[in-house]
Order: sequence, then structure tokens, then C-alpha cells
Amino acid sequence: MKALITGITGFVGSHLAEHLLSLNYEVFGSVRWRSKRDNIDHLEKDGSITLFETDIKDPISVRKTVTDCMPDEIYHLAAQSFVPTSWSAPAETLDTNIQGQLNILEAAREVVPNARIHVVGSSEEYGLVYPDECPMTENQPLRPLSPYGVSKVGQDLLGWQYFQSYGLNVIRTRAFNHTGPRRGEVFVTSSFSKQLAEIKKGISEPVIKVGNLEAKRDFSDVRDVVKAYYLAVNKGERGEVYNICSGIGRPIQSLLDLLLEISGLDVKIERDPSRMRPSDVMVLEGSAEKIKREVGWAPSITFEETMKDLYEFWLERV
Ligand code: A2R
Ligand code: GDD
Repeated sequence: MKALITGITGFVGSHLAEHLLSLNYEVFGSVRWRSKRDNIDHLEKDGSITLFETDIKDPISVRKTVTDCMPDEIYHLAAQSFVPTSWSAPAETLDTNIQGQLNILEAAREVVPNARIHVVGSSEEYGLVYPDECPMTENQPLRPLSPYGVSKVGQDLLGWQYFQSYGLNVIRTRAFNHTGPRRGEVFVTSSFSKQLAEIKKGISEPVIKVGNLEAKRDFSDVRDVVKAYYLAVNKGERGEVYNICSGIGRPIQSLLDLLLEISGLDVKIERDPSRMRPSDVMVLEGSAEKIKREVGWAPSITFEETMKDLYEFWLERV
């Protein structure tokens, strides 16, 4: 089987490439000429993946890549993925995420109409959630609170519409927060882990900068999430949407406490106003019943293991 992973240089893309390679897939990936290749260096060096220069915002570029690799499956991960950037660059976020996906769907429709296409949504689509609505199923109303959330609603519904209108084999997922080694340093788990690793090594003063510690998020390990993506694409129902989550809503404060325990550090905690959002999603706690029931996925890595691995990852790098 041949799989094309857009955004293979990113956090999830690199883990998904490893998982598909372990299942004997031929793996192709999209890269931009300026893309950092750190996450996939090891795969590039041993020749196990093939890369195509592609900007998803350019329909010509996307069509050429799809034509060159003729994939059986497309995992469309490439996106502007950082929620705060969606306030400073909303037009860019909507353009990359919605127009970019339109280019993927159009290229698939013309070149590989039988391919299975994974549309990557997000729990940010749910946005404003009331505590009595938790755990949220896929039927939860979509009330996005950021331009990023709106862009993911756009991707999600565009995928649904292409299934309805053209019969494309689209499978949609809404992953809740996921983390683990290689997590980008701006996201909360890596931001805290990296700061603590720098303090541990004496590079920084014992002060950690934080944003909103009251929000609750539902975390899974990225290595479990990529297995869910593979299973959803291969065993999921065409046109359907699946939540991917642990079912546990954790206050961000509790993940900070866990990292402090893992690192054994005593540090001063400083609120950084620049880390606060115009409207943060306050609670995300999902139900993974549908994906468990229909494709047999369940998470296997504990949050404690994930956070230890992430902290170790940063200790080796700072
Ligand atoms: O920044 P780059 O050149 O390394 O590529 C990033 C890619 N990307 C693009 N690729 C082609 N054309 C574009 N215009 C374009 N813009 C961004 O998307 C990188 O390979 C990937 C994003 O990686 P991360 O920021 O690490 O995101 P992560 O956590 O892997 O998220 C994967 C998916 C996204 O759709 C998120 O919205 C969703 O999971 O949560
Ligand atoms: N980034 C960051 N940095 N977030 C902080 C910080 C900090 O210093 N302090 C507290 N937070 C809070 C944020 O306000 C938010 O409530 C929570 O930690 C998680 O923030 P992020 O790690 O930036 O992730 P996210 O939830 O906004 O988005 C991630 O998960 C989505 C799935 O729900 C991204 O990976 C998205 O691409 C993904 O779709």
C-alpha cells in the first residue's frame, strides 16, 4: 500500500510515517523547501520515505505530488496547527487549512478518486463546551472559539461534503490534545517540559512561564493517536467522523504539577500575559466510544509515561 502524508515533517507526521513503515507501507511525504527536517532525518537517511516538494496552498503543486505518487491512502496532516497564531494570522490559518484541504480533495477527485482520504479535524471544533456536555460525543454542537477552530470545522465539513457530493472515500477524525516526543516547543506540554529541562541543566533561572492553568484538556499519546488514524482510515466507515481521546479531562495545572514531580524541581511559577488567549476553550473531555466500538482502537500509553518521555526528549535536546 502507498500512503501520502502531508505535513510529514511535523510532530504527528513523523510518528505516523514510522507506524505505517512498520506495517510495510510505501510512505511518501510532502515537504516545503524551508521545512525543518529534524523529525524525519532518520527516515530520510535510511531511504525509507520519499519526499515531494509541495505547498498545499498551491493547487498545481498538490496535483503534481498526488500524480507522482498515486497513493492508495492520503493522510492530510499539513496545517497551521497552533491556536494562538490563528489570532495573529487568521487569514493565513483559514487559507492554509481550508483552501489547502480543498486543493487536496480536488487533486484526489481528479487523480485518485478511489483513494481513502483522512481529514484531520480537532477537538477545537467543539470550542465552547458546558460541563454537563462532557464527555462529548461526535454529536456535540460545534461552537469553535478560535479562527483555528473555525478552520478545522471548515476542513471537517468540506470532507463530509466531498463524500456526499462525489463519493470520495473521506474519513474524518477529531483528535483531542496529543503529545509525546517531538512535540513542537510552543505547545503547552513541550513548553513546560523544555523550560524545566533548561532549569535542570542550569541554562535558565528556576522560573517557569505559564498561561492559563485553569483550562482542562484531554490528552493522548501521539503514538496511540497515529494508530487510531491508521485504523480509522482502514476500518472506519466512509464519510464518518471519529473522536480520538482518553476520556479524561486534566487541568493544565495538574500537568504542570506532574512535570514538576518528574523533574524533581522547585521553581517559581510566573503568569505570562502573552500566553493568554482572547477566548480559550475551558474544558475538553471526549468520548472515544465510537472509535472503540467501530474500529477497535483504545489508547495504551499512560499520561505519566508520555510526560516522562517528553521530559527526557527535552533533556537530551536543550
Ligand atoms: O512547516 P513545515 O514546512 O515543516 O510543514 C508543516 C506542514 N505545513 C504545510 N505543508 C505544506 N504546505 C503548507 N502551506 C503548509 N503549512 C504547514 O504542516 C508541518 O509538516 C505540518 C504541521 O506540523 P505541526 O505544526 O507539528 O502539527 P502537528 O501537531 O503534527 O499536527 C498535525 C495535524 C494538523 O492538521 C493539526 O491541525 C492537527 O493535526 O491537530
Ligand atoms: N501553548 C501554551 N503555552 N498553552 C498554555 C500555556 C503555555 O505556556 N499555559 C497554559 N496553556 C493552556 C492553553 O491556554 C490551552 O488551554 C492549553 O494549555 C493547551 O494549549 P496547547 O498546548 O497550545 O494546545 P491547544 O489545545 O490549543 O491545541 C492543540 O490541540 C488541538 C486538539 O485539541 C494543537 O495541537 C491543535 O493543533 C490541536 O488541534
